[in-house]
Amino acid sequence: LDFSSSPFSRGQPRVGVDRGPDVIRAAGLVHRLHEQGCAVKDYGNLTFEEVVVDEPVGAVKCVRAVGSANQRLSEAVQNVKRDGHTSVLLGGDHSLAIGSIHGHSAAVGDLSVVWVDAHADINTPLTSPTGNIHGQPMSYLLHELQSKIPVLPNFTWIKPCVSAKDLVYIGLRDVDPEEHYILKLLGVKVFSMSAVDQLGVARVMEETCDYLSARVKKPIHLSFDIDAIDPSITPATGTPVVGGLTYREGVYITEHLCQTGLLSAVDMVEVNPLRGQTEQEVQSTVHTAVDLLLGCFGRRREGNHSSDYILPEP
Ligand SMILES: [Mn+2]
Repeated sequence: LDFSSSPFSRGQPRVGVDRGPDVIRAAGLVHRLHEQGCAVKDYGNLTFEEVVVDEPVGAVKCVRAVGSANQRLSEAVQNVKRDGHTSVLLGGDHSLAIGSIHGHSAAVGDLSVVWVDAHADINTPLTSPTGNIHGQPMSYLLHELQSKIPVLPNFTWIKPCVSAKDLVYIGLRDVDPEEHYILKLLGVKVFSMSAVDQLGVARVMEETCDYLSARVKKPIHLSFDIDAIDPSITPATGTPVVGGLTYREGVYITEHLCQTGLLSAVDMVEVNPLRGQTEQEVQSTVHTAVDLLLGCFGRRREGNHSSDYILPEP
């Protein structure tokens, strides 16, 4: 599997989320993936050209910077996928899902998207209450919303590439009224925190995979916002919301998706070390992000061993 990481923060207003990739690396992610038998290539941090003049377009902030960073990211993800590898994006803020999912789809065709998040991130530029693009990425990617998206500078390269029927949300608990309308209008499959409470995470994952593979099995893109996990465990993030997934529920989601054999790209976003009140809060957030990624790539809590292990004889 191959990393692209994008120390990019212009999809939202808080400083620090661009430091997410480096703290996840510093926690030993690449070494630990090697240890569990994964061949890993780290492409290092993508660098983005500085956009000097980036006045809001309507209410939408940093449009040009977000557009050009995602175009670059899309090309990087396309290269990883065309080489036949699994793509891992370390963010950065969730606006990066635009380039990550676009690039993934451009290389492999139709995708299933599993979006694990406290928020739906499906505001259009015209419904967004904040103008921050990290609350909007899904709206640019869905075929069904194409007619609702105005022309924006540095966004013209984006082609919608996901159908509403191929998208599943897990963990939602802070959805704007406009977003709730869109989710109902398009009939998007949503497992909110209420559904997780009602069904349990095992049934949620079973139903997620049944739903996504009912017609044809497509490669899965997992876009994991660390704010899906409860802020008692992952407080170092920009928009924490109480009442989230437990550590165990989060890890279960990754273990289950790994076992489908269809996981083709993963985003891990919104880890912001400057939002932790203490070093312990930062470490808890970062270690959870690492464990979620290890779960995506074969780590099982029952234990693992390599297939060629030979028990030593005296
Ligand atoms: Mn998000």
